[in-house]
Amino acid sequence: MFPPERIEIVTGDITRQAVDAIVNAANESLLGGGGVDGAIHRAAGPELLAECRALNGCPTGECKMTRGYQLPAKHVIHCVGPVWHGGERGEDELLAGCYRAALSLAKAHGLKSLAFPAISTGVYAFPLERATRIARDTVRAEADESLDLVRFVCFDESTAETYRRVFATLTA
Ligand code: AR6
Repeated sequence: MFPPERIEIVTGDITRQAVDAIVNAANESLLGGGGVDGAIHRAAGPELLAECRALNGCPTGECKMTRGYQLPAKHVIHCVGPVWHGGERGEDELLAGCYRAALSLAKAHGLKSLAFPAISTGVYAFPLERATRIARDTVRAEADESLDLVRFVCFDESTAETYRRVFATLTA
């Protein structure tokens, strides 16, 4: 299991995180959008969109990596989370797949520090507590010990409170 002391929960803006890679909550086009995706593209500058255009999109539950350009982060891992349709359309497994794929890319590229937003919990309407348990369980089970830091960046304090509560116990 990934050591809990290497997991951080902070309130803030993911575009300000100086880590090896920040994770984006993108859509299948990988061509930008609102929310955290829009913020990342604005902060990284137009070269990010140019690199994304060459990726030809990404299926839901998977991810692709680019450089970070004007961001303090070296790379961006663009994950495509599921749209919430009530929970009977494989949403849990697709969301877990995003975290698993991002962790696997990080390991493959020798990255030491990663920052995740609360994927799918904004416009895509995935229930926050359920999504947080999936983030917790996938990172604890699958983050490689070569990673020094997994930071969860919550955009507001109430999201951070949910994260702290869910991460406080293994099985809750
Ligand atoms: N830093 C950290 N978290 C943020 C930031 C930020 N700068 N901005 C927003 N959040 P969302 P989704 C939080 O809607 O649900 C886009 O249009 C936000 O408060 O960004 O996966 C894409 O192009 C929420 O907790 O992503 C897709 O079309 C979380 O990030 C679609 O939205 C995710 O909210 C993806 O929807």
